[in-house]
Amino acid sequence: MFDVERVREDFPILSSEVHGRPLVYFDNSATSQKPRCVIEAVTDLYTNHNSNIHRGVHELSGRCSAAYEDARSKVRGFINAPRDEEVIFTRGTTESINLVAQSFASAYLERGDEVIVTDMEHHSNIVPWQMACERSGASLRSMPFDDDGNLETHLLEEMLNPRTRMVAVSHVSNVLGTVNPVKDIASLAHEHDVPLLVDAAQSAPHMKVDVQDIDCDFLAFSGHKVHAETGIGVLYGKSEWLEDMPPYQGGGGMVGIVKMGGTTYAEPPLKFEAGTPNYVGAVSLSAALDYIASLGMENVAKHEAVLTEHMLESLAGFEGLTLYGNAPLRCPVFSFNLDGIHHYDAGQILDKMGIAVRTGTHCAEPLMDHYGITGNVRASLAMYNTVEEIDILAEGLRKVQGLFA
Ligand code: 7TS
Repeated sequence: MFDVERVREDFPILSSEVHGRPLVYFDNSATSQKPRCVIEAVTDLYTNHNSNIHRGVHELSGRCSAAYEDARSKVRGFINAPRDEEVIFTRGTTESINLVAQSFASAYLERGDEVIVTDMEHHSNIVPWQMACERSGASLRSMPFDDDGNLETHLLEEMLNPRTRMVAVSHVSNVLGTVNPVKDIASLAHEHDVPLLVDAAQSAPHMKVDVQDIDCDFLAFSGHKVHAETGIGVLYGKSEWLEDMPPYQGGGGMVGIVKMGGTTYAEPPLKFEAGTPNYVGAVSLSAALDYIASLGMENVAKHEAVLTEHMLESLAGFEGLTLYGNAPLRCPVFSFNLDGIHHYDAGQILDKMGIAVRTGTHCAEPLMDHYGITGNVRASLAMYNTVEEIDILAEGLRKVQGLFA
């Protein structure tokens, strides 16, 4: 059984107050809060074990190296990757996508080639591809979505052609909450021998993500959105690609033999992990994944489905509220506007009531263009949120409407 009150006790920040009110934290898509076990894992590492990894003969370095590689195995299990070597640690989703966009592009992208993204991407899955296209002379194409927030996947068939080199799609939209049919997209792309990159930044915290089931070629997510530290993230890549792709950055740890006349590279994943890795972040991610496993992702998803239903019912009761996104399969991310009230004003007033929401474009300007808006208010929930907090938001929104009436 999933006992949300017990789960909340694991997250120290959730019992704090903001502006004299109990914190209602609804900005989880930006970053999620950390359970005590993650905070303690980091403290324990610095208190008892700290040393740089992979290069020391001494005890502490050995312990930290082992902890780092354990974390890699844990991530492999979390996303069901076939091999540890297919898991690369990065700074986060953004760096993971930049790694692929730069390394893949320098090996395979040429003038006249095409990369396909979607109109609902976070800027992290647009701009790196724009940069790669600019450098190579390739062009970027984008799959549209309908007003309910469903990708127009039927158009992908026509968009894929012999010049397509990559399809890059978010698993879950950070604005609409839509769960995209990445498995279908993978099989369609593969029929054309095109690889698929999945941006799992917003799915990894909410659902089982299985790279073998999706059959994606690459997958990226961020530690800080799955209750680990900031500055640690993951890139999964199929071995066949990682072995072929050139390194992303050069430096220590990613080499075989270095001579002034030339250098050989380490095998993946180390080939893509130049410099001192964020081994503390990796240990925090390991602790966070253990924590999620202890709750059971299915139980988290069930609890969040109850929250989603309650939030949708609650928002439907508002006159003058436009909800963006109405996909049949969704995560607990809700963005909306109130008639005649700027999203920023609404967000500021809610903040005074202790309710943390995000306002603006959420780094998804093409998505905003689809709806012809400059931004909106977003409430993004996590496993520790409650039905009561949704009611507090509804009460807050009524007050906002009252103030502007
Ligand atoms: N992709 C998606 C779908 C995201 O939602 C985000 C961050 C990123 C990539 C980038 O992740 P990062 O960890 O590398 O920064 N999304 C958000 C958000 O919605 N509000 O703040 C950050």
